[in-house]
Amino acid sequence: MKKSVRKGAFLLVAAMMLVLAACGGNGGNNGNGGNASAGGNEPTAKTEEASGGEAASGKVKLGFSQVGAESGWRSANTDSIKSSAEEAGFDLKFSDAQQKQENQIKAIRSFIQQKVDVIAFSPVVESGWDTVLKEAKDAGIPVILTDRAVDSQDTSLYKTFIGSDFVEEGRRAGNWLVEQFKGKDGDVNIVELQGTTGSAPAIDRKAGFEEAIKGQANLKIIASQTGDFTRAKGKEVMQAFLKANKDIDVLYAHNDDMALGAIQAIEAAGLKPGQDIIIISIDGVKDGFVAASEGKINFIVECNPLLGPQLMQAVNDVLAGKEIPQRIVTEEGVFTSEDAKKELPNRKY
Ligand code: GYE
Repeated sequence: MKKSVRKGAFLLVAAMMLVLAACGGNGGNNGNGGNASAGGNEPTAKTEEASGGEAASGKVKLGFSQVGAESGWRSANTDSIKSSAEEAGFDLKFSDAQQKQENQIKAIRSFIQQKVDVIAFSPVVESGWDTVLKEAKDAGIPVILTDRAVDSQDTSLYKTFIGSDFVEEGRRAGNWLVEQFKGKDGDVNIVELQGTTGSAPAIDRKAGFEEAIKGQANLKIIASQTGDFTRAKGKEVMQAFLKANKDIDVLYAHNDDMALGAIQAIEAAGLKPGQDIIIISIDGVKDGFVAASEGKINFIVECNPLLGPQLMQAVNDVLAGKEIPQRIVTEEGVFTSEDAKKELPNRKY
């Protein structure tokens, strides 16, 4: 991209806005981790043992298989699930799959054996769930998906999917970029840090972004690779991008953690994040907000991780025999940089 184009773009991005595509409607959970007990005997997955012998107490037993602890978003999501389960008075059996599908499948099978009342999980990848979901159905245990979707054709395998519209998040990121370069000539070289390969947010955030920029021939994705939603991988892949490409104008990262890792690589290369390279990311966790308020991230599409209260509500509804919608899309909003500055001191995650 020609320097003049970059300058123009920078002036525009200097008036930074944060889009908060809030995917978690209501938040407001506080307190800390709930009671938890073992889910699965997976050799590598971290499981939490029962505390206080509550399993026999007649409480609702909820088995929850979490993706892992790969990002700030995930930690906030875990806290939300645990504290909401505690508030709801549930016996939560929490299992951390450490980003491995086989660990999640083992945990679900263990929940079935333990005869939990409801199984909820956030599937690390979209495909390959039919067999285990059928096992849960045959055992008469309702399943609720949170955060990430599965691609099973048989939607009777789960009661509902509670989570955000990841395609829309990608579109919001792309639309903002299109706005910045409206009426400008010259190629804009974009590099993309994708989330975990095969995961719903990686697939959908890529698709939404590509859809938004496709009418603009000068906006070019010159490199795209997974950074597995982690800081370490984001840094490593950005280093490789910088080595291989002389003229990177924009980084689109599928989450804040990868953007934060990439920022380290950009600074180490003697470049200014947010100026020499425009940075767009998704999530809106506290560290992302800090980087944005320092001008290192130019635009954040927020994805709210506080899904616990909605999940507990859905568990109660399902157990009460109420009809619940097959898809619960969480709300999205738009905020200016002024809103973001105000939000920073209150940011809980
Ligand atoms: O954006 C990322 C996390 O599934 C929405 O997973 C979630 C994503 C989130 O690791 O930070």
